[in-house]
Amino acid sequence: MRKDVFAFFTIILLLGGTYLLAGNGMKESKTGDYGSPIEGVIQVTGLVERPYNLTYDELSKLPSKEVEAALYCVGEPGKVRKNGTWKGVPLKTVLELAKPAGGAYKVALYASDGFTTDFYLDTVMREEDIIIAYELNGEPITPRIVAPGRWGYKWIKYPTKIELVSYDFKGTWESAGYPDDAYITDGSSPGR
Ligand SMILES: Nc1nc2c(c(=O)[nH]1)N[C@H]1C(S)=C(S)[C@@H](COP(=O)(O)O)O[C@H]1N2
Ligand SMILES: [Mo]
Repeated sequence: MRKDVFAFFTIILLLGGTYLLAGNGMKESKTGDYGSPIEGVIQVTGLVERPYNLTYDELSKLPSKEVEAALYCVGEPGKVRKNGTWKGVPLKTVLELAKPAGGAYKVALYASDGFTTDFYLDTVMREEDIIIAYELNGEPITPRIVAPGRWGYKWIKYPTKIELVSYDFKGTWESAGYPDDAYITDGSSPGR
């Protein structure tokens, strides 16, 4: 091969390699509306026949549905914090894939910041509007529970573990005395 042709291809390869490396290095990691990464994994475990791990990416490939719901915090009951169309996977679907075992009574949910909440298993199996949402109004968000008609403390963000348990597990706010059903009955805070 002629020297100048060899030099030409060497330069092309070097430039191409540099471009690819720089491109990957500069690629922004996906972030959700909390500025926290959209990447993550949920461990589905406890009283199930088939424990498994579900990445946030895999979540968006499961059969989904859209629900309209507004988020209210007991700390500021009159104010809508977030509102619109949430797209996600029914918590029921995620649990069914793990095959709940006999004796499973409650669903304990854990987040990466230590926050926890809970649902009764029969509630989740009955109410398919309780979803793990990964989009709000068409925009990607870090996955969170959307529980229409219930106070914000049920709407756990960035869940990392979903555990089926046989006992009356209570989450962060529920164990502090806030109602376990968390139904928003009127505009006022339930207190504790
Ligand atoms: N992981 C995690 N999820 C959480 C909380 C939290 O502290 N950590 N707070 C809950 C409460 S009390 C409310 S009112 C809503 C607030 O949601 P927002 O931050 O999207 O407004 O998130 C809920 N989910
Ligand atoms: Mo809240």
